Amino acid sequence: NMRQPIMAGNWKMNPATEADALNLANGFCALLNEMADTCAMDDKEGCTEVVLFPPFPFISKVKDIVAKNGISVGAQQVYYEDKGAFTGSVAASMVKSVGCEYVLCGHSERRTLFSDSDVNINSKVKKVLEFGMKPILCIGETQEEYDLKITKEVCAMQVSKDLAGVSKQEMKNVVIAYEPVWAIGTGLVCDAESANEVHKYIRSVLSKMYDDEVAQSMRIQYGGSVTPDSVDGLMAMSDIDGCLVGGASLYADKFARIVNFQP
Ligand code: G2H
Repeated sequence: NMRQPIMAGNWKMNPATEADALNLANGFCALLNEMADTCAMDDKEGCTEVVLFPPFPFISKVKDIVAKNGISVGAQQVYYEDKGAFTGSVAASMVKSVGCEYVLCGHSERRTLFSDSDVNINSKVKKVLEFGMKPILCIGETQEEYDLKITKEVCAMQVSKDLAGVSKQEMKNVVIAYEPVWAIGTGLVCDAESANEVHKYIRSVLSKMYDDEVAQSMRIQYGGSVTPDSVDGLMAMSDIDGCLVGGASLYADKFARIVNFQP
């Protein structure tokens, strides 16, 4: 397939201090520079795109460190209003102005711990696009939904609600991350073949919502306990175009190996 691989590191609420965050970013870049075949440079033919999602206070300085390696940064979340009395919230314009290229929308932790609904997520996706950034829309079934065997229904519903009103043109800037909630941070990786089936199904939903061109060009990442041991098998799949990595992205060596997956 012609889709450029995209590997993202979602640091979540880690590490504890700015010093630790800059250390992690520096360590990661140093390892990439040592790796002969490293491909984390935009625009290089066949290259893997790499994005880091540090906590808000660290974004600017992490960007300063990683930009020279062709790595971009993003925000883990934004609010959908432009500005005003929304104590504790961060607007799309703000993260854009400090250099974010991507924003995670609808991560399962936002959905479950912070009550992000499909309606809110849809507003956030549209706001991110309005500000010229790229949403990574996270979808996926919970353990309960998995047990009920309604994975496809859940994903189809989330894709249609969360992308409602997003134009075909705008879809060029959207990435989807399929993250089965039961596999997040649990060490249980969804096996590559099953994940690939869901990715194919998501493409069929996009094909109905938009057309085949959108469905085939859309990059769909897998997320949920991805490690150096599981990445190669996942990336060998026809419809898995990258990974959204949490825990393992907090270790420079692990994430450098993931970025340099061996197809
Ligand atoms: C899923 C993933 C990154 P982890 O949330 O978003 O985290 O790799 O720790 O399961």
